[in-house]
Amino acid sequence: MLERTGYLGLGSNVGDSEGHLRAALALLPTHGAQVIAVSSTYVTEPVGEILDQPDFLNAAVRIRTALEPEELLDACKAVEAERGRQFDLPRHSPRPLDVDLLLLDEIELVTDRLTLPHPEVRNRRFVLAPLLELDPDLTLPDGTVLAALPANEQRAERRAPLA
Ligand code: PH2
Ligand code: MG
Ligand code: MG
Repeated sequence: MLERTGYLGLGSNVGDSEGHLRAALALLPTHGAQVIAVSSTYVTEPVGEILDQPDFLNAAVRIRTALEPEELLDACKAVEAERGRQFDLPRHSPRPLDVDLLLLDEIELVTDRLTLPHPEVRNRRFVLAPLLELDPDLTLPDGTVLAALPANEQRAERRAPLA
């Protein structure tokens, strides 16, 4: 069975955010994604189309999985749904749990549901900071060295590890 290494971004800004992120660690293996490393959490300022919303708690995890890319996306959505995420809200609305598929081995892919690597990886500090904590030498499939990307000014305050 082909297994791949992937990275997922976790985010929450509704309810017990740390509880939602911890729950994600427990739920992911029940959907076929084994969690093998967990970053610290980061309190980060909201980025995107809705800026007037609470700060996020973000983290990243390294996984091993035999799931195909869109199956892994479905697993992420199932975990979000189990934590009460509503899917009929405007883009970038506050959410109890967001699980984003960031990287899966060296796969580059664009479908209507999924882009790999995730477009946010290059320029969002709330994604880059926890990813670089998990692997300071991480590169994208096109050879981009994540640690060499220009730091942006977005606020991301490191907190305690989740696991
Ligand atoms: N997620 C978004 C939009 N904006 N901002 C921060 N700081 N963290 C997030 O996880 C985040 C966001 C959409 O998924
Ligand atoms: Mg997201
Ligand atoms: Mg998402």
